[in-house]
Amino acid sequence: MRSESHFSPVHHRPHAPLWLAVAVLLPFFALVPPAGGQAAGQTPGEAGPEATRVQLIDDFEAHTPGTVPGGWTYLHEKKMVPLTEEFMRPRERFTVVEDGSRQVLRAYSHDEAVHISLVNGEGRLDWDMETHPVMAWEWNARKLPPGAREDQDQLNDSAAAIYVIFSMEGFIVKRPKTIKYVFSSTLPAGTVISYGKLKVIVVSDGTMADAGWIQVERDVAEDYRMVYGEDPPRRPLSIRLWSDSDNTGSEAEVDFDNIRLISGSR
Ligand SMILES: [Ca+2]
Ligand SMILES: [Ca+2]
Repeated sequence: MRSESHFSPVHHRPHAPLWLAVAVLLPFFALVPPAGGQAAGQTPGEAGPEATRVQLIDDFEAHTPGTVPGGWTYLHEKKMVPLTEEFMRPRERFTVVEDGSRQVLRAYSHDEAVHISLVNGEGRLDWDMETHPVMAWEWNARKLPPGAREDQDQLNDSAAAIYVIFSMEGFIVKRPKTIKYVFSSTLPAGTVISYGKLKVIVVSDGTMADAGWIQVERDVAEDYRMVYGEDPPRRPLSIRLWSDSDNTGSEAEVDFDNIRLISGSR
């Protein structure tokens, strides 16, 4: 699928020129490259008394390697349908793979764009941002699309992204209010870009490409306040994992693991 339909059917390319906001150092949670590229297999707080503090979305351990992850969905002809192999192609796919002693989710695109989703309240995702404002995950860049940058239409590729879609807004044409967290090839971590209702936040960048597994924690509620200047809705609509390389006509490959929600201090 070409990423022209980024948010098909409701998202269109911005009419207004995008602006590159101040490259602020995002407050509170920043990305934390694990010491010595470690952190693999380590998922602090997922067991025992921490279980309610951490809500696991997916660690990909229960899926069969070589297949798509069960329980995820795919946006097909404007509808969310169960993700099956029929939606994946050799040049655009998500696959559960083994990585040493653990299983991870590999996103791969070659001159294409690919995505999978979870709808809040269905299956794996039950997200109340009031109790769990923080989303955390690990990702490992294997191939970043060379020269890609999220602030230029003709180079707008992200080896990997996680979208949080909060609400549909607008009178005639409804568009999703969305934060897109990206692993950027060239823009530095901390960069924030606005495409109208779509806000792009760079959380990992090409300088970290050799770091191996990177742990990311984002206070999504705080990010929402930063980019929209208001309080977030309590329950986001969905999340989406993404990879694209169609503008640069190159290849992108990033592994994901341990996607989870973490409670706030309250
Ligand atoms: Ca795993
Ligand atoms: Ca693209």
